[in-house]
Amino acid sequence: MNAPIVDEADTLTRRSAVRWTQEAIEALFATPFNDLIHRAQSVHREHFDPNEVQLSTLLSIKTGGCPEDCGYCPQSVRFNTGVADQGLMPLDQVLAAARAAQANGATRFCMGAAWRGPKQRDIDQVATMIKAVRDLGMETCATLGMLKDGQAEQLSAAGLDYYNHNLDTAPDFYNEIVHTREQQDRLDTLGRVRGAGLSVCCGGIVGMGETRAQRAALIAQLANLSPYPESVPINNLVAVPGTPLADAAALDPLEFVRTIACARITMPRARVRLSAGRSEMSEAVQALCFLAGANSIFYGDKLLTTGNPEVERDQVLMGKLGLRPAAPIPNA
Ligand code: SAM
Ligand code: DTB
Ligand code: SF4
Repeated sequence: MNAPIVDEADTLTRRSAVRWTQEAIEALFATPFNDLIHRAQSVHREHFDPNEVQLSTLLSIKTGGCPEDCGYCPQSVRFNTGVADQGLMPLDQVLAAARAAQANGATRFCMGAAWRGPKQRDIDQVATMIKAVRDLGMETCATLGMLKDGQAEQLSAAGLDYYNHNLDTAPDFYNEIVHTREQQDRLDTLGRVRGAGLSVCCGGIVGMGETRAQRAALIAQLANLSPYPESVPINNLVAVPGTPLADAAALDPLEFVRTIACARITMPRARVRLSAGRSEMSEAVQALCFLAGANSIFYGDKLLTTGNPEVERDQVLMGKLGLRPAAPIPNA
């Protein structure tokens, strides 16, 4: 019934050998639900306080007008989604948003920009934002698109802790969703991020019409990164009118929970983040996701351009479940 046990020594030394085959993860997906969740929760308890959740707040520092054509994204210039293009946000507004997020209990602040990749001038301006946010005592994360040689080092020097760059979907499905770049470009950026010593935040989206085997392939690709990402955002597609995926059939919520469980089992020490799509999820499904090993959320009334549960609603949910926010990192 069980897929191959994770070799703990392998995890510790973070060897580059394939840790998880797609087939082994497909076998996990096919496990009876109760067995799968029990296993995921057991792995979770070996590595984390099961009643703690890490809170990350997102801010779109540069919105819309992106030249890429990612079929899920409301910010592509190619789709008519009603998202207004906005230039880079001024520093004082970024800082005000970070202070508000911190006051609400968030420990990580993630700045997102709708770029194919940043130019040197963009890096300089974002570096100033990163320094200022870190000086507040928050962990910093940025998601700015593809990076060129040397850019990750500059972001790291400014005090960046995490860089978010998702693989988004299975290698054999990627080209059906995105036509303006290859998934290998994403892997190249992730290599630069690792090379600069930054922590990696990398996950994907489910509910885009992929098969279960393709969901397993995405998880396998993430789990076999060496080392695997410190943060793994699992997004449930927000089907935005005007995007090519506007009419995608919603994923069965229990399949979403299974995806979370597979991420937890295969990446035991990662923060697995319940990401986009939470507004459309019942409290009961979110509770199952926490049981399956999710231990992080995007926290704040907005994601980048779409909605997220209100802070007060999340505080009520955390109260009902007895979940405590993770403490801020002492050396931030
Ligand atoms: N432009 C940068 C990039 O693509 O890496 C950074 C911002 S981009 C919006 C960050 C991530 O948001 C994407 O990789 C994707 O996983 C997620 N995302 C975008 N639109 C989404 C949607 N409608 N539903 C779920 N996730 C979405
Ligand atoms: C991630 O994996 N999900 C976040 C964050 N990383 C940048 C973004 C979700 C965006 C959802 C669509 C929107 O709000 O525009
Ligand atoms: Fe641009 Fe990122 Fe949206 Fe793709 S996901 S269209 S790169 S903002």
